[in-house]
Amino acid sequence: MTETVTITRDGEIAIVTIDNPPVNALGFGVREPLQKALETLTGDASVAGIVLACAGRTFVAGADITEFGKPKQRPELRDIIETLEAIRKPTVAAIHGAALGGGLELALGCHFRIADKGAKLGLPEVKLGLVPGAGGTVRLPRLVGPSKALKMIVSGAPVPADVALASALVDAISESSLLANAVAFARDKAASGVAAAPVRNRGGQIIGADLAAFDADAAELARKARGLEAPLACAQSVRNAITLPFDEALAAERELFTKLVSGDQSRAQRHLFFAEREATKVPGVGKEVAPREIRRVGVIGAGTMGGGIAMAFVNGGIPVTLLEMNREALDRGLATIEKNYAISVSRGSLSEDAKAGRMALFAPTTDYADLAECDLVIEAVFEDMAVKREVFSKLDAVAKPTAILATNTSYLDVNEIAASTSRPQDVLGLHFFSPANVMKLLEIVRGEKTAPDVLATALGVAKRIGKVPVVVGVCHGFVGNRMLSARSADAENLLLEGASPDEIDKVFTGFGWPMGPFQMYDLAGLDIGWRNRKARGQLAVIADRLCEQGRFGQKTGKGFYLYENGSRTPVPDPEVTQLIEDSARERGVSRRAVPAGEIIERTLYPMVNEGTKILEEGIAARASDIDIVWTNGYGFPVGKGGPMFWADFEGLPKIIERLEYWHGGNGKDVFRPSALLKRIAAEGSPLSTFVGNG
Ligand code: 3H9
Repeated sequence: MTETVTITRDGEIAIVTIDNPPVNALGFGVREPLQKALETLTGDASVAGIVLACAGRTFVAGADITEFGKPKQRPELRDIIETLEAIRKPTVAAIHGAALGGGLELALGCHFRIADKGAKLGLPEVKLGLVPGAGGTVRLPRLVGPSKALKMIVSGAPVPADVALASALVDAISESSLLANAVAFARDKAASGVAAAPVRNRGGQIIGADLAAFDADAAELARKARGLEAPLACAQSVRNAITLPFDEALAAERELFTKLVSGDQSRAQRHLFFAEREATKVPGVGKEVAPREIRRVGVIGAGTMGGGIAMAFVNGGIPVTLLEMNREALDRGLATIEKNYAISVSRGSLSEDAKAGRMALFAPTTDYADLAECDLVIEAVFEDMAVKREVFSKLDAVAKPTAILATNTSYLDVNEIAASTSRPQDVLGLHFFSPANVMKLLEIVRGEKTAPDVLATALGVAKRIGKVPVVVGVCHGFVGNRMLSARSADAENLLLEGASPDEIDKVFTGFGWPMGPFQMYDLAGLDIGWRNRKARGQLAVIADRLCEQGRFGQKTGKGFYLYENGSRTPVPDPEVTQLIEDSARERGVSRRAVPAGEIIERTLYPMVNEGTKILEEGIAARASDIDIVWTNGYGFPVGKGGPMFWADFEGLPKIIERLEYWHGGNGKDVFRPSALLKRIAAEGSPLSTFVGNG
């Protein structure tokens, strides 16, 4: 076994190298030898300066998350940083790849930081439901100022090296030979004879900080936290760095970290961290499967969905051939894309040059023959099997032999679409979520003939464009929309029995969802569901009546709610209340107050149940995949870890008991507990760690 920490020498400069693949996480196996190395070097008079560097693909990516919740082993990271800060000789962190969380905190314990030009630096603990726990919230503001520190810590988003340099987080950028430059830097500092100040002693940025402005920013962030504790704790901790002496602020940060790390929200968010990585490990698609090369993507359809998909690829630097039926539709689609980029420019998140660069990556066309040069083509046309089959047979005729052909269908049978080509092994579903250039989730739908290298390619390209992929099987609505149907199955009855759309939506937002089901219907447009129901001979009493009155949601200014003067704020509408009351009377349904707990039982419990049926059928490989679908595609609150994780928390026996109760009352299939749910509950094992045997 190679040693995790080694010391080498370049003359009077010592280089301490951490080597703990894959991401140099600071587990006990690193902390112990690192502490020893630093203690040795402190007392070694022949050492004039120290460089702290990492082997492999990155600097330290943080504490070892797998150790959280287990008994602490000393030295802790804060002990190491304390040792580092007490060293009188210049210490320099040489950062390549990413310095994240405890990794950046370690670097903040050094006197100086040099970053490779491609490096990223950040404190992403908030995404794990935590505050940084080794001084990050107390030291970072001393370097970059409270306002920037607050933004970095509450968002958890890392900054690139140039931004880090501009904000004095790093002292220099290395264009090449990071280690040599770091050694030269340390040598210079040692030779200067000027004692370097540890970050704890640098007060310039926080003395006289504008606390009122800080509090205003923090209040704005608190508003967006939607029930999550960590963002608020992060803001509090940065505030402490301004108002309390260094050591007190450090102790307060520690207290917050300790409280959060043992809390339910952090447990949920850590579950999601590992779930996201598990989801990329797909049965039958091992590392030995070589993906195909994707240099150009074709998108058929430049409507809302197609345009968003095309932007997602272009944003990831992949050129797109965008096809529409005629010039007008194409121009309309491109104009919308350009307008979206213009909004980013006006918000300052994109430069004019970058916008021009992105627009230049689009090759618009109305000719299928132009798709011949594409390595992957995604169809995003009207949701109708006959239309899709026609598109795929045309595509089959022009696409190159190695091309991958994908459908963005939300519901239709991918196997049937694949069968309309001569190459079903090259066909799969790539189900994006609207707006496709923003939403992270990508359901990769594996057809019964889809080849492993096609799946490997889809997983790889998803990562390139910053999506979170989950591989799912073929069924109506796949994982997400199928469970969404289960969530909605009893919603109209709740309305008829006495709950208003607003009451139901408030239960959802109180749970942590960004919006409730009725706000969501209004946003998506009620006409889509209406059309689908008509095609399938289904009925939705209230939604159908709203549609008959031309109330299609936000786009018509009226749906389940009223949207006055183009506003997006839903206002409860007495006309809708009347319509619901009339419908209830006609059906002889007596109305009553519906408690919040019942709303949860009749919406979220069937959804969990449907998830277990999806697992039974092998449509999803693991319960945690379902959690990734729901937290990334539908706004299930991350602090509750996704529906399967939440179900464990809620208690499976209770869920089964209530499902059976409601099933007894209404006989709806979505309430009949699945055999798998019953089995897992009987075994007393958790649902969220369930893995199928596919
Ligand atoms: C923290 O630091 C708290 C401190 O403030 C206070 C302490 C007292 N630990 O993502 P990848 C695994 S909290 C353990 O696929 P990439 C990961 O599970 C931490 N394991 O690679 C995966 O395992 P597997 C703050 C970790 O190249 C493998 O490494 N830091 C950790 O796409 C490869 O990961 C963070 O939150 C970890 N810290 O992305 C950063 N990190 O192969 C978390 C990764 O078995 N990490 N693993 O599935 C990341 O954001 C990404 O891993 C990174 C690389 C960007 C570094």
